[in-house]
Amino acid sequence: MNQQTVARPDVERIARLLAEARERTLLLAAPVGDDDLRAQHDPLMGPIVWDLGHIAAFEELWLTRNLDGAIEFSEMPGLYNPFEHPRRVRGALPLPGIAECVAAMEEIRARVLERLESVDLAGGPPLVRGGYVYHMVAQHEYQHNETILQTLQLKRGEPYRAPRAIVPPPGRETAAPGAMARFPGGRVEIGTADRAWAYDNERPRHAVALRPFLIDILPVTNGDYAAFIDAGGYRERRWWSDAGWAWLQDAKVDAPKHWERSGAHGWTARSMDRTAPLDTMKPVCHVCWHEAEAYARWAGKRLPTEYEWEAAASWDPATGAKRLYPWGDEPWAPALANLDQLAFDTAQVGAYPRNVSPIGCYGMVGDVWEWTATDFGGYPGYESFPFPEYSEAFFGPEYKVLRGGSWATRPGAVRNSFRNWDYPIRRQIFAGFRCARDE
Ligand code: AVJ
Ligand code: FE
Repeated sequence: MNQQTVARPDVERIARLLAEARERTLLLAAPVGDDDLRAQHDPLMGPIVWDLGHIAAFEELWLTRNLDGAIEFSEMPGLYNPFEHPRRVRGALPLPGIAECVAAMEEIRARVLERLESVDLAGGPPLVRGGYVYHMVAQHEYQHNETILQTLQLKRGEPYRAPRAIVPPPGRETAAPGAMARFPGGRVEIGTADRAWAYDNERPRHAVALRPFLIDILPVTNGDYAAFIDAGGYRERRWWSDAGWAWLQDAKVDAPKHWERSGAHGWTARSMDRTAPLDTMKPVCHVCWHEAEAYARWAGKRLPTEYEWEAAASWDPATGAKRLYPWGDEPWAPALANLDQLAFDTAQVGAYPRNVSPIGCYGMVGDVWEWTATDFGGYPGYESFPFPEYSEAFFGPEYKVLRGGSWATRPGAVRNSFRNWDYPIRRQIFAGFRCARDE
């Protein structure tokens, strides 16, 4: 080790963080051939090589150019600017082959590491203080890993040969299907004041008053959801909102995405290259917000608001203490929750007995993102930082908030305060839900 490294453990830590993010990205892409990396597999997703190039372009923008004088997000190179090229047209762009793309990623990374040596992480402006901008870039790479996995689940031709490295533990009986935990209501603090990792949309930390409510102890399982289908849920107008029914007439589906009928009563479900009889103990995945909402109405329940979700995941009503993760403040480890991709599938509910929140909800982080009732917007006092194109550009009633992360989420890109969002018709994301009810 040279002296500079010894004197600057924060630099060393950030270099390792970035290297580890890249190692994972390349691991996910490794089983995929050049043609498949460049193909548009679905109108909803761009080619994977676009994501790779975009990861590097974003890194170059923030960790080289922007450190030497503020620039606009619109200065992102045209090819990899997401606003200039919507996903459905990215397959027609003059994208490089994988070798050329990886070489460009390496060249950018070398300049980033060189620049890192002279960054003032202790002082410096808010962008670099505490390593914020480096954490933002690492999280961006993690998020595009999940995008890549969505693409791979939709892949045409031969299924993606997932490099599975984790076999999750089996589920355990933790609660009866549909059993609910009680949140007593009262004053709860939502969001965070963290400025080292959190996104602008998670701030400011602010108090809200909640009524008492009940919330499912477990996410809705495949078994629960199959009962809704068997009861004619997709045929009965009364369970669906107007927008949900309109979506259903148009989409003409009768089950979650990636389910196939098998025999008279059975189903199979596919996760990457593995198709298996439907596991009734796994959380339902690949349902859109409208399907979640219809199920909840059928069950005599509703979706939780995002405030209720965060309260149930993070708040200890007995002490008024707030947790970073459902299990506490300790960082994720493999025994705590099904995160970090390498299972390439959901786990059965109850498989992680320590993944339990103060009020007794299991599995709020990991396995599937959970749809909430809430439109994506800024908290009271929201300030855009460091650029409006991450969050603010998407505020509005057309997007619904999801919470909790999925098996495909890297641990650095989720926490109790983390807010994801998507259109209420989207099913390619790794999303399920749990229900709530007024007391
Ligand atoms: C937070 C997952 C909705 O993929 O659109 C990646 C994350 N933002 N690059 C998305 C993101 C910019 C974002 N989501
Ligand atoms: Fe991006």
